[in-house]
Amino acid sequence: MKITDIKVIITCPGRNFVLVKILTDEPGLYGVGDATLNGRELSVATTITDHLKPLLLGKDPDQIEDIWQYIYRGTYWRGGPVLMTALAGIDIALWDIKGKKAGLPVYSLLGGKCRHGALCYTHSSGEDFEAVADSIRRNIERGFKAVRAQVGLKGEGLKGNYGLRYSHLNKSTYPEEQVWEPGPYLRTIPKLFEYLRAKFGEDIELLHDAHERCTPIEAGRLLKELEPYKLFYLEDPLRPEHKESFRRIRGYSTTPIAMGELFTSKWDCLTLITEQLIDYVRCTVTHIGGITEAKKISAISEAFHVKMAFQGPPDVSPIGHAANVHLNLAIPNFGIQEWTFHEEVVREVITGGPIYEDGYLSLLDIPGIGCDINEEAAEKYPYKRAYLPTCRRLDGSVQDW
Ligand code: GCO
Ligand code: MG
Repeated sequence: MKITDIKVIITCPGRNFVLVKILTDEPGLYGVGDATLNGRELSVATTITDHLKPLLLGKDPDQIEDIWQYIYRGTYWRGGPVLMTALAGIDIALWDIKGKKAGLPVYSLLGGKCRHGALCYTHSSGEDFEAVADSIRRNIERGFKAVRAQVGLKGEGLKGNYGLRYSHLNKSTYPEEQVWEPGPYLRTIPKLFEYLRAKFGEDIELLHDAHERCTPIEAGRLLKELEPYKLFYLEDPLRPEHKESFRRIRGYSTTPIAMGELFTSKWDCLTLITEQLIDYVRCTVTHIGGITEAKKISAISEAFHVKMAFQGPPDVSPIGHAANVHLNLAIPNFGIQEWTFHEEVVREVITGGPIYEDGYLSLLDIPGIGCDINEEAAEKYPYKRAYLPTCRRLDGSVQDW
């Protein structure tokens, strides 16, 4: 078998996605992958079309590990979100081809199901505590057993826009700008969870995303003050550059720690895993080189009692979400899956993907990744330049978003 063509489809059904389609010399046999990198879509597309495609034409798509090593090590320049997202898109499409050829779903190739569904959580964000509670109530009604709670920060000079849905397709030249301060944040979040526990009791799992904003001492305080409210985990407390700081924050509290949506390979999280400094690896399958790398990180983590909680935001396409769930069903150390519903228009372009039911995600028993791309529909929604918001402190200085 040979790779005969690699197509990159950039489409914006409500938000931008970069999709990969690898064609083979076997009639009708192709694979689809997700190579979306929010706000950097065109860089990934160029990497695939101009740099990787010429290297892969004529190669055997069955040799996934060799292709992975060839792109990662063989081309000398390695790592970083752009290259690893490009590699992920190709890797997922190759697993799709392997599954279709074998007549087996990808989870079966990964060792087979060890659970019938993946426990998932969704987002409950609101301008104030009542709005967050209303959203949680609605999500409980939809069957969710776990939710991530975020609240806007108001007062103390803040406009209340942090933590809320942003408009990534805003019309201005520059990305939307938000304002954030550590003091109000650290004072508000423990109160939010005190309020939510008083309202909902302990039957619902609650999570919170600190979005890489805290310093070690701030993270330590947050983990400690959140301890009475028994979070499922606190996500991304520190910036990804400061891995050694996890040694400092670990001892403060028994609040479980998840980390990793800015990681781009196993080497980024190795120390955190082997020193048991985190409880959940929260990397993004579509940004760390795909299923091949995610399966290895899961295996390393299993040996150290660390579980997996792959990122699943709306900027991951249904193909990326499907890759998450294939892994979730097959790995022994699955923790939880982030899940967000795409707008209906996305289904016009990408079919298939995980099925949500009563708080769990599952997949149909069909060969490959289980998704397809409607290229005609994709053309109806051309790429629109869009960025994530940025963030500043009240004094005007740059803050991590
Ligand atoms: C999450 C995230 C997202 C990211 C987004 C960046 O936990 O789902 O933090 O909201 O900010 O995926 O592209
Ligand atoms: Mg996050």
